[in-house]
Amino acid sequence: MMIRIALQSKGRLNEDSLALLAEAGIGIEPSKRKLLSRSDDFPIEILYLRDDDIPHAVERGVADIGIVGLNEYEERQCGAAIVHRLGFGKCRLSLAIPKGESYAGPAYFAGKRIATSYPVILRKFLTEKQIEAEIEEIAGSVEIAPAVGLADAIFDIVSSGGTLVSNGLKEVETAMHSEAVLIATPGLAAEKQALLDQLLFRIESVERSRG
Ligand code: PRT
Ligand code: ZN
Repeated sequence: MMIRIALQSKGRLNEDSLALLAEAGIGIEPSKRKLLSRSDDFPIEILYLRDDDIPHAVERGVADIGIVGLNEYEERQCGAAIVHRLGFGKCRLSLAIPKGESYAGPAYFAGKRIATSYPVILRKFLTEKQIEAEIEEIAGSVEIAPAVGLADAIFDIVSSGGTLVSNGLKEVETAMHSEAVLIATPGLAAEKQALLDQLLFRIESVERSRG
């Protein structure tokens, strides 16, 4: 019996995810070209995927568990269960507008075009605020959308805020805070649940030792 975990194959969560497993005593050979690899230290198999694909893979049981940003989990309306917040990959999803604009509150966005890769989360935020705006879904380079006339504002991931500043934008509303989360297929078989419990126990001791 083995448990399969989906990790981001490259990108911002890859290194911290592997470092967490390593500190939990689960070493994995660094050959990332392999899509699937095994650990000699624990009955676990690592499936490397794009972060976008992780929520669905875990929901369907292609992987039993996975590590993904809460933002991706929410955007994909994922039916997997969140079993643990991991405390790395912290960021927020915010609305930003050209820095010269004056801003008095969310009503600013009424009738505006907002570019984002997170239409589901943005739609929910706008509905809660009772604002009607147009959502321009784009896959990348969201922060240049206002400068090139594709949108009036953006809704995107922010961590330091440096990217906004260098694109002449300012952050005006935060819709959600995100961090990496450990997710699991609902209704795991008992043996797999036992392995997940062991893994969680190890992760929690790593967290205690990190302080
Ligand atoms: O290839 P794949 O599809 O797997 O990766 P990806 O390119 O879609 O995602 P990736 O690796 O960029 O991010 C993975 C996850 O890391 C995100 O889903 C978030 O949960 C988390 N995360 C944490 C971030 C950031 N911090 C972050 N700063 N994701 C993206 N950014 C971007 C931000 O949008 C900005 O463009 O990094 C840039 C720098 O941000 P500032 O504010 O520090 O300038
Ligand atoms: Zn992605």
